[in-house]
Amino acid sequence: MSKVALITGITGQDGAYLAEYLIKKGYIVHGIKRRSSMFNTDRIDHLYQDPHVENRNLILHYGDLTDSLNLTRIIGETQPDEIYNLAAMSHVKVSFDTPEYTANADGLGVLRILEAVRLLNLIPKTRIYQASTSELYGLVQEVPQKETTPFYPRSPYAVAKLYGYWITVNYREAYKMHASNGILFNHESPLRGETFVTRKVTRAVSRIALGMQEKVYMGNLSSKRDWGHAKDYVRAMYAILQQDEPSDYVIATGITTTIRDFLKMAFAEIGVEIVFKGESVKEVAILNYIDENVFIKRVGEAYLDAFRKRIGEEVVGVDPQYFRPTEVDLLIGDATKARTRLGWEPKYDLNALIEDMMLNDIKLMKKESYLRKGGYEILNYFE
Ligand code: NAP
Ligand code: F7E
Repeated sequence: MSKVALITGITGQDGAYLAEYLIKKGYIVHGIKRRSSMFNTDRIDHLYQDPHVENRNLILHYGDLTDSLNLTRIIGETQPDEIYNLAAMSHVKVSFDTPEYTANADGLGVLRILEAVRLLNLIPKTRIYQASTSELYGLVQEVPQKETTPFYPRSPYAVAKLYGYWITVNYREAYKMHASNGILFNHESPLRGETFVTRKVTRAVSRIALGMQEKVYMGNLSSKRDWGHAKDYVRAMYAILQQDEPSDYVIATGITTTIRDFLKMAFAEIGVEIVFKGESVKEVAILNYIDENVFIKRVGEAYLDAFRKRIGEEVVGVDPQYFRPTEVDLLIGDATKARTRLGWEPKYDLNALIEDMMLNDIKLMKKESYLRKGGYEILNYFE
């Protein structure tokens, strides 16, 4: 008999990688997706199976973390062996604009799932993974951060996730549930949402190289993050639920990098050196040097002449609209517990992650540019 997993947030970055990983392991995967006025399943379209196919291993259900009745019905109908609660309003800056909704989905949403499992008498069967976050450490009380480091959340997102963390621990202790928190540090990929900093950068660098954009405006360039690859991190989620005993685990690479250095590394990936000058909101990065062989290999010879003319020009600026009312300045995790108990190790380092994201975005932006030009020509033709 195949094991059954239920993934909330299956249309997101982690949901897509986890669904693929579990299907390869022979699971039947049920996923909860929100109703949207446009298709929102791009990340899992390669896994999608028509409802008329027999013995499907991916089945989608409409639902929402703010709707208890719907969650209880889906959990009752699917009787999952494992629930991965990945759904959340996951953007820290946006949580300052939508704090009440964020608390409802990211905080109370966790309670709704735990309570549904309890009321449906599924405690002996169903294991639960809660997507907790390094944002819980916020104004960090210890460096590096590990499972015992005290929390100090710094955004409505992090405060909502704090509730999610503790209600998971409470249900584990009160009702002997197999419920665990993965305290995951930032993890990125070609599937990362376009408004998170890494993807914003890899998209912008690709567009600048292709002549589709002059410059990118950023927020706080000095904050530091411990970035890993989402593919590595979904392996950890699975491993956490395979343990005999539930527990909470930090998942991180142990290396931290500034946003400024991430920008330098993304440009370096296409053979371009940028130099930062100025301070605070006046800080800019200038295009300083091109290694033409690398540029040709990564971007293409056709784009070199135009790009060469841009040497000495600004390609990065700062716009305070991206600053946060309270910032998390430094995150660096100590994943010793995951390494020793789960045998978990990341396969990607930051260079390999950036290479993966840049190769993807250059390809994607070339396609976008091509379609845009094609569309323009067709429009002209009809005029
Ligand atoms: P993501 O790409 O933003 O995906 C979030 C998913 O949640 C999407 O499928 C989204 O649906 C869904 N969702 C949002 N609100 C919902 C609601 N009210 N009801 C049902 N579904 C809802 O996030 P991710 O990067 O994959 O992260 C997965 C989880 O890990 C999140 O809980 C996040 O907070 C947490 N986390 C992420 C990181 C990280 O660095 N990526 C680190 C630590 C923890 P739509 O596609 O319709 O928007
Ligand atoms: O910001 C700075 C920004 O939005 C990282 C979520 O997945 O990871 C993520 O939260 C840093 C911050 O991620 C821009 O101020 C500078 O210091 O990519 P981010 P995040 O806030 O760390 C955690 C672990 C989660 O749990 C969350 O769900 O980059 N930054 N300039 C910028 N950030 C953005 N987004 N855009 C900028 O232009």
